[in-house]
Amino acid sequence: MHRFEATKVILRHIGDRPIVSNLGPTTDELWHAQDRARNFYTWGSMGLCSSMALGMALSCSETVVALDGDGSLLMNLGTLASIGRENPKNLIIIVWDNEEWGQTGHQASHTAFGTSLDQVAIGCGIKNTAIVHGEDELEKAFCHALESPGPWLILAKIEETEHLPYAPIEPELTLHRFRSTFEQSQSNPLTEPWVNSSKTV
Ligand SMILES: Cc1ncc(C[n+]2csc(CCOP(=O)(O)OP(=O)(O)O)c2C)c(N)n1
Ligand SMILES: [Mg+2]
Repeated sequence: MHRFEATKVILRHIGDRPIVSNLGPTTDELWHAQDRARNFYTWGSMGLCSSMALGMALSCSETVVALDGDGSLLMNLGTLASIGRENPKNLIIIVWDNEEWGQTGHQASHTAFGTSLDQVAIGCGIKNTAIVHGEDELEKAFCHALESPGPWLILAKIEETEHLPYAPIEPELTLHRFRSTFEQSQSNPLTEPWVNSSKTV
C-alpha cells in the first residue's frame, strides 16, 4: 500500500472532520490528494502530530483524525501514554508505518527492527487498535473506527515511493483557515452520534 493511495481512502470517508497531518510527505500527499480547510498541515514540528490531535479532540466533540508517521511517533512515544490516560472517544490516530525516516534519507526506523507501535499503544491503555496492510483493510478499519468510540490507533504498513512535490501552501494561511472552521462550527456543532453519552471531557 502506498501512502498517497491510502490517504485517498481516508479522504473518501472523512466527511468534514478535521485531519492533523505529520510533517513531510504525509502533509504533501494530503495536500495533493485534497486540500481542505479542515486539514491541519504540520511542518517541522516532528513528533507533535498526534499530540496536537489529542489536544483538539479534548477541546471539541468532532472526531479528530491524526495522520502520523512511525519515525515521528517514535520520537514522542509519551503521546500514546497521554492518549491512553485521557482516553478521548473522538480521536483516531493513523500511523503511516514505512519503517523509516523517509523524508530525511530513508534511514530504517525501529519498526523495521521489531518495535510494534500498536503493542505500545495497547500497553498505554489504548484498547482499540488495528494493523492494516492494504487499502481494503484500511478502509474497513477506518470506517469501523468512525462508527465506534475510540481512541483508536490504526497502524498502516506502507511502502515508500518517490515523494510528491512539496505542498505549495503557507503554514500561517492554513492555521487561520483551519481555526476559522472551528469558529463556524460553534454555532452548528458537528457532533458524532455517540459523543453525548460517552464524552469524558
Ligand atoms: C525535532 C526534529 N528532529 C528531526 C527533524 C528532521 N526530520 C524531518 S522529517 C523526519 C522523518 C520523519 O519520519 P516519519 O515520521 O516516519 O515520516 P516519513 O518521512 O517516513 O513519512 C526527520 C527526522 C525534525 N523536523 N524535527
Ligand atoms: Mg516513516
